[in-house]
Amino acid sequence: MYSRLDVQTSAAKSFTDYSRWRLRVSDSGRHTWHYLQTEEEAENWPQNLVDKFWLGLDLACPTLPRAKNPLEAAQNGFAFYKNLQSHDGHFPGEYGGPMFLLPGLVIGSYISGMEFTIQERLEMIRYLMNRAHAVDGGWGIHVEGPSTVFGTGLNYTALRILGVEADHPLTTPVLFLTCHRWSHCDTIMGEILALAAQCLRLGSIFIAGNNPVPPELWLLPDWIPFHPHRWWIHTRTVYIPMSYLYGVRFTMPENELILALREELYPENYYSIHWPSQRNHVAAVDLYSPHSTLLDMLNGILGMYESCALPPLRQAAIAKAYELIVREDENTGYQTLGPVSKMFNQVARVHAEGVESEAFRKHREKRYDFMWMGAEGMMMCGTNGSQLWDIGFIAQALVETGLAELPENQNSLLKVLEWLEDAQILDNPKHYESSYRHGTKGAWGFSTKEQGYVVSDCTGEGLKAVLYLQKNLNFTPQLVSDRRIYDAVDLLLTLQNSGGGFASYEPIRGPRWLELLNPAEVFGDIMIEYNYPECTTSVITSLSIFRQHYPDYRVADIEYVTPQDPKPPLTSPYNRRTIRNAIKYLHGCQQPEGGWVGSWGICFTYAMQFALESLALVGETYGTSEASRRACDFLIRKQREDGGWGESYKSCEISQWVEHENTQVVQTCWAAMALMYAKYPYPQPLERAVALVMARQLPDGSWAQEAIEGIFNKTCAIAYPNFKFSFPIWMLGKAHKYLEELKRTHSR
Ligand code: LAN
Repeated sequence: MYSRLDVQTSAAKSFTDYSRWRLRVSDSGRHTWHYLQTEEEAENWPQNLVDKFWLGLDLACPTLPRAKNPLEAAQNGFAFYKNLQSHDGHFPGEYGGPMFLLPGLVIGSYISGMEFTIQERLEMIRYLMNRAHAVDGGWGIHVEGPSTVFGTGLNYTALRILGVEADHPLTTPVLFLTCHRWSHCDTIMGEILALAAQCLRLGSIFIAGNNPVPPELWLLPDWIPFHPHRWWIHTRTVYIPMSYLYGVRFTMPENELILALREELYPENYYSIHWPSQRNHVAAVDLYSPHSTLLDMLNGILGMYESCALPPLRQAAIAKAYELIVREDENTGYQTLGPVSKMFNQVARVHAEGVESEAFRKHREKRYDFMWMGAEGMMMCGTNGSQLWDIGFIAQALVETGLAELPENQNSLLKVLEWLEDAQILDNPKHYESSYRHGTKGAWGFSTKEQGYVVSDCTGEGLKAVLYLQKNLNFTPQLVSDRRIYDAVDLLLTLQNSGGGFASYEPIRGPRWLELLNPAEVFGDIMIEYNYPECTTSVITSLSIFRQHYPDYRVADIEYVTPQDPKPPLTSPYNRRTIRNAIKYLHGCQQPEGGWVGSWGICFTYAMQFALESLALVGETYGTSEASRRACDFLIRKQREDGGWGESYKSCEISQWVEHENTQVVQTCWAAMALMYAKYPYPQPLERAVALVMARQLPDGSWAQEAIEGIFNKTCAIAYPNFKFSFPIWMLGKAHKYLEELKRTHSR
């Protein structure tokens, strides 16, 4: 425990002075929050609207003239949203939702001897208080999910480390915990929990109390089908430091807090627990993907190997894992791929190099990139932000709706282009093949250039945004050269899978059966990459827009020439190889009822706007294609009385539509966009959707935050709060034109 803190019990009270917090935006979109200690500092660095908005303070924006049509509503929307554009051109935002990240930050910092300021500690406590469920005092895997053993065990431990006493009213989750045993979650997440427990010495897991995480897998030859370099990048990037820490049997020395937690967290006497028999015990509430028999058998064998692991082999494996950790840190400016690997890498580096090292200093510095100060307190974000993702959508929305050309918006658009130019990754990673990385030259990643990972759809959306800004507007310079645009296209072409679809960070590297080795009982589909309709669409739409402007570049690779028909007309979209294969993939994954299941947004409405955009690209619309018609009919069946759509994150868990109790503005926009892409011929459903989104617009042009928008790995929801601006603006502007066009054709 840092020092004991006397904290208020009411989460509503603010713990620090909110007028003192500032978001610093530096280095190509980097976000760090700062608490100004003195009146004088605060005067020299005034709070701006971006700070105030994300802190939940009143912006006092004026009431705008009431919109008389959808375009005016879109205009009002951007009149507000422009206030949230940062000086460097991008739109910062909170990226919270998962409830297992803040404990990682706190526990990882604690065991690596890294301090927090008192204000950070207070605000993290406040966040946890605000997020504890009133019914049972626990926390779930994400902010909207029910309490789980995993979420509660981690967050309780975090609170105690942050300085909250065991007799504080907030610590009632212990009651919840006594019904389940948290150390008995055995998942990659459970492994994480168990490893955290082990580092803190809360469970004697190395006496075969949890399943092995051997570093030796890194010594296998690369061609082996289950070599970790074939795993999904997030899984393997977390596995690397975990296997290192497991290999070196890392533990933190016992202290008073650790001894106390042993008492508090376990329903029975900690010292009498028989750990080996608890290995595969998981509370029902946590369980999503039960272990396969194959995995249990393998764990058994690896468990036996642990008792006779050859020391030289183990040493070599530990050395290899450490090498990979260092390379990952260096490739990403010490942020690593994501927040979980970030904290594990930090612990591993500090273990190996100590608190006086350069690695310690750099890890401490980059911890701040994930720490976000929000209206409910301080959280740990899912990545170091969603900078590129947010700017990519709003840029396209503004160009497509014509709002970009309004004189009052032009400056803002120029800034957007400058930011996008700066965000493109110009080279492959420093340690490239040696850290099993895919190339990155020409890429746009999800957040910032420094994080440095290519994501297929982020490169697709980034490329589209640049093409829209540079080619469709007459007031923008060409900041991104043709060569750099070709680099992006070259990279995208390396990412297609043989089935025609696109995955997230890399082409699929491992066999499907590897999923049988998924150790994470709380997540689904995490062992390898998969094709996603969303990623596939972003890539093929961007390639197709690219082709309109650069018809001669790599024609043979983008176009399809069959041996039987060596000279098909180049204008036929079906002849585009990449696109054609992708469409085939999309047809293959449409559900019989007509929908597509979303993997990164909730859920059908999200995936369907992408899928129907793709189909439209090859001329498949409501009037011409059975697939498109089936999809539109599915959406129309789901439209609610009030004109909107609303589905729960639970849709993603079961791949079946689950209604949300409330209609959601963002999902209504996705559904309406999907219908427009499909050229749905009847205006009424769209008019009703538009009316709902306009009715929910607030007098200052903004929209209120509704349910969480995103998802990953089937079960964990994640927030995209900027979507409530970009998609309504886009949908309303698009619907304005679309409905007018429909009227014109009907009156002809
Ligand atoms: C993200 C966020 C963005 C998302 C899209 C670009 C939307 C998607 O189309 C492709 C996949 C990607 C890049 C994605 C992958 C998984 C991430 C990185 C996340 C959902 C954000 C957080 C999540 C990561 C796995 C969380 C860390 C947790 C672990 C258990 C390792």
